[in-house]
Amino acid sequence: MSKITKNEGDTARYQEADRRHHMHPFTDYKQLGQKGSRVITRADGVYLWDSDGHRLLDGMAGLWCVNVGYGREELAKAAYDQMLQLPYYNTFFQTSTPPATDLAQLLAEVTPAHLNRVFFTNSGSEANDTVLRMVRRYWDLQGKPQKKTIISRINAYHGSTVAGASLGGMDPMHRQGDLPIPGIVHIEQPYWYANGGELSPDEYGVVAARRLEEKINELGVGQVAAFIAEPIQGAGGVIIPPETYWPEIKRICSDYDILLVVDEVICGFGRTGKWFGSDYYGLQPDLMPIAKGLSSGYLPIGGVMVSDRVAQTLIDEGGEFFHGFTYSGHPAACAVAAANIRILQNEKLVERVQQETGPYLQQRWRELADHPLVGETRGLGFLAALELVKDKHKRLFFDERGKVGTLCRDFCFNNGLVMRAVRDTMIISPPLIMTREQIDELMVLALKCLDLTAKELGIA
Ligand code: PXG
Repeated sequence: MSKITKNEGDTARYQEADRRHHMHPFTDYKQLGQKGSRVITRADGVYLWDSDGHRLLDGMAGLWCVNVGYGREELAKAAYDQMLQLPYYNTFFQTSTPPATDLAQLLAEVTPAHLNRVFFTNSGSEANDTVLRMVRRYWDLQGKPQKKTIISRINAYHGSTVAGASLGGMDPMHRQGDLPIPGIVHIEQPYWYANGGELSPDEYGVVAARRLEEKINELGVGQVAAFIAEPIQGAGGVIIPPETYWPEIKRICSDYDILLVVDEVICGFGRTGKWFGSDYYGLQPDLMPIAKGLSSGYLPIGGVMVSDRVAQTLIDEGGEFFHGFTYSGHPAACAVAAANIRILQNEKLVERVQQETGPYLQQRWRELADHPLVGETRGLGFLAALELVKDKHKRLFFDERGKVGTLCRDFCFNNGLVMRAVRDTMIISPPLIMTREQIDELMVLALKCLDLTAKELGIA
């Protein structure tokens, strides 16, 4: 367990260097320069410490990724040993390495049965860039090159590269850099609380799924290559689809012969209480991007699980696939990912989330529904969200979306809890090792911060 504290106390120095030299992702630079960044110096289990020595309960598992928790010596050792043995070799041009091969085999075992091959990347974004190229290559090889368009959803997050951000459905991202690129279109997301109106969730689930069918018919079925979606939208606000949604989507993909791409970057590796969101919803993805929980964030690694159907075409008909990254199948990252999967298996963390701690978290989380600010509580496994609203009875959002969420998030940070705000939706995605006692602690902090937010707004 890491107890290194030597960085604490150097906050001003880090903030100054950061301001001068570091351009952060998804950050308003002027604002950060005025405020100064929060510097995280160490972590253990489900806790983080900042450079002033404050402890934070990490309700977000880093960025939805540290599934096995911080401070795992086995993972550090796996990287250390591998770096001494073979720190780098590539997997291009018909070479391989033991860690890449072993991890590929392990992934074939833990993912759904028809997914038996992986293409390695270094991130979820690269995985989705790979998806775009594989989908189009597949239809080319099938003799249907006009099947090019990929249908995605509003508020989806599929990464930050040009293809990733285009596949994603985030307007503010599209406005920066003339995205999406051609051949990517977006339909409504199954967000009952915001869009369902008077329909029941089940009625609305079918309506939202049929947006896909409508879009296919509008574009012409001969033009449509694939539909891509997260099982549960993460960065879009933990949007849990009504039970009727996925069965209808499955029907449509099959009726119109379009590939189903299920982005498991967040839902994968136990987050829903199943190994994959696809297991939870009974999906059979043709391609399945993975990252984050694959290595619990200890080293960067991602990949695309490729179904037998797609793989066979690429193998039999494809010749060379001109795609790959210097670090595809990086030995140290693969060794760490394999050790991480072994931890999930040996400690039965997925089963624990499904049977014990997940239901407990969800039960406690539902208690927040009584709070005057909370319009809806929802969640599954170790994912949960709260809708903060102006009027919970009328299902009315705040006029200036995002302000109250940011206020609440800042109260959380300042009171020892990392909880993320998406607009005015508060979100948690804790490490899968979180215990009942730590869930209780999270609840106390969350409630306190909701109260502070309500007080600041003059409510209750
Ligand atoms: N797909 C999904 C579903 C994701 O959530 C990516 C792809 C891209 O992965 P990389 O490894 O390229 O970041 C993601 C990433 C947030 C937040 O604020 C979410 C992500 C990344 C950063 C911030 O919620 N998700």
